Parts: sequence; C-alpha cells; structure tokens
Amino acid sequence: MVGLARKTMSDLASLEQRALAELAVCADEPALRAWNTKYFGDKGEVVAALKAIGAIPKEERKTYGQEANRVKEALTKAFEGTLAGAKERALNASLTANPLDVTLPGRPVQRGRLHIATQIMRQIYSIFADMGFQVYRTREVESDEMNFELLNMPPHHPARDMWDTFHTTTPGVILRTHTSPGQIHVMREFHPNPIRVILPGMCYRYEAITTRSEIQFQQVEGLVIGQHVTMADLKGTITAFARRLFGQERQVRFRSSYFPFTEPSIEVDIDWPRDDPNADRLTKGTGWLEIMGAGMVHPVVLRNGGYDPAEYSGFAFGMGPQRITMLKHAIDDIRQFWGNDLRFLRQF
Ligand code: FA5
Repeated sequence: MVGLARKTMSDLASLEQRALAELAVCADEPALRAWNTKYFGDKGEVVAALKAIGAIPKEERKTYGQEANRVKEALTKAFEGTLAGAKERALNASLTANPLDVTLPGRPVQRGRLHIATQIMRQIYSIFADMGFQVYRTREVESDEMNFELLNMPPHHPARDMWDTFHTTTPGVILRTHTSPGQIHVMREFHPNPIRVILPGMCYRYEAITTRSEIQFQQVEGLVIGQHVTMADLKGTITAFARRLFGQERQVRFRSSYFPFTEPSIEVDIDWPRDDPNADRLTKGTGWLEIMGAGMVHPVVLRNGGYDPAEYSGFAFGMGPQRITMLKHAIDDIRQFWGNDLRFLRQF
C-alpha cells in the first residue's frame, strides 16, 4: 500500500512537470484551451488525480490530498497567467495590424425630426390649448347624413358641388370632405354642456390635383357653443389665433361669405407684408391672404346636434393647415407635403 501511495506521489510530480512544460509551448488561445481540456476537462488528468484521493490508504491520504490540491492550484494559476499573457499579445497584435485613431471624429447619429405637417398641427393645438380648447378627434369615414344632411345640405343642395367626395361600395358611406361633420358628433356627445373644441384631421376631396389642391389634406375645425356666444367672440378668438401664428403686427380682415352650416358666414384674411418678394404673387396684388372659413353655427345645425337655438348659440371655423404652412414658409407646391421627398422635409 505504501508503495502505491509513493508511486502516486511521484505520478503527481511528473504530472506537474509535464503539464508545465506543455503549457510553456502553447502559442495561442486555442492551444491553451486544448491544454485546459487535457488537464482540467471532465476526463482531465488533474481531475483524475483528485478523484484518486479516495483510493489512497488512509494514513497517506492526507499528504497525497494536500499535494494533489497544491498541484491543481499551481497549474490553475500558471494557466491563468499564461492565458492573460496570450490575450494581451493577441490584442496588441490586432492594434498594431489595424491601428485605431481615437482622435477621429465620431460618426454623426442620424436624427429624425417631425414632419412639417405635424409641427404646424402641434403649433395650432398649443395656441388653442392656451385659449381653453380641447382636441376632439372624429372619424374620417363618414355617412352622407353627417357630412352633408345634418349640416343643412339635403340631397341635391347646390352647395354639395363644392365638396365632391370619394364614395365607398356601401351606399351612403363616404370619405369626409371636411372636418365639419365632427361638429354633430361633439354636440351629441356634450349636450347640454358648453363646448370649446378643435377637431383636427384628414379630409378627402375628389378634385383635380394642383399646386394648391390635393385630394387628401388636413383641416382644423373649431367649435364653440354656449349661452351667450356672439360674433364678437368669433372675431376675437380668430384674431388672437392669427396673431400668435403669423405675428402680433398682423391685420385681420373679415369678409362676408356663404356656408350652408353657418349664418352669417365669413372668410378670414390676414394682411401680408408688402416688402415680402412673394407678396404680390401670394395675395394676387390685394395685400390680403385667406386663412379660413367661419361663421355662427346655423340654427338647423344646432338643433341637429341637440341644442335649442333659442337658448344656445355658437361659432365654428375651419382652416387648412397645409395652405397655412405654405404661406408661412413660402412653399409653392402643396404636393410636397405627402411626396416623401427628404430634400423638402429636411428643410423644416
Ligand atoms: C370647409 O371645408 C368648411 N367646412 C370650413 C368651415 C368650417 C366653414 C366651419 C365654416 C364653419 P373650405 O372648402 O373652404 O371650407 O375648406 C377649408 C380649408 O380647407 C380651405 O381654406 C383650405 O385651406 C383647405 N382645403 C380645402 N380644399 C383643399 C384641398 N383640396 N387641398 C388642400 N387644402 C384644402
């Protein structure tokens, strides 16, 4: 038994020498990994030597065990040191082969931005929010009844010619031509409370596409209903809005007009700086630019929304943010808005 233990002790000594000698000639990381498997893998030699502890006679087991563990520690330490050295050599070699210039400027991160249409909508929301208006969204696919009839345009009313639309395959279901049908939705939901909302959203018209007209465009509708709402409130609200958006020095002009759902109806113009080189072209020589249609809500529409015209009155307005943006930024073709040309969009 003593002989076996002694032999095993000398095996440990030769195992250590052999392992260290092989480690010394490992040239790179893969070679080191192979060495590690040979000695420390599941069937590795060091692992086997440790497993052998149990088979050593009791009186020698302690000495053998201590020696086996010392060899294990020594080899582990030697392996880790050699591995760290190999990694550092590999890193240095790659840095020398592909030098890294830390003084080079970084690659700029491409930053996105909001579409110009979104920017102007947010500007409009914020101006009206300051005046106590809520944003109310309604559907883009509407019934003929909502888009026309309840807004005081029965079938065959000549005013329908102003708003030719897209029809769906379901009779009486159309794409809305303006945000005004939203007025009926709001009134029916809010009745009998007072109302102060804006209704933004996409509208659709079946008309020739030109530099000023698209078949798809945004509108922002406004609706105020209360018990003593007058034309003075309409004029004050719109003037405050126009000056916030275009500049405090702007003059605002109200012209009489016609919409079936308002009475009286008006159109709103702002003056255009005469020193602007585009002034003549934009204003057709008049010095004034139209920004929206508006008026006092027609009694028929109030009634259709559930409000008694003897008790309630209100005003409404509707504007086209694309046309307004064209004025603000001297954009000469409305088709740019949905054309997805980054050269155009990046300017804003
Ligand atoms: C209307 O649509 C009315 N519903 C506005 C209104 C609301 C009046 C409430 C009174 C009370 P109009 O058809 O003029 O009106 O359109 C309003 C705005 O939408 C226009 O001034 C214009 O800025 C914009 N717009 C109309 N058609 C187009 C189009 N094809 N392309 C781009 N913008 C358009």
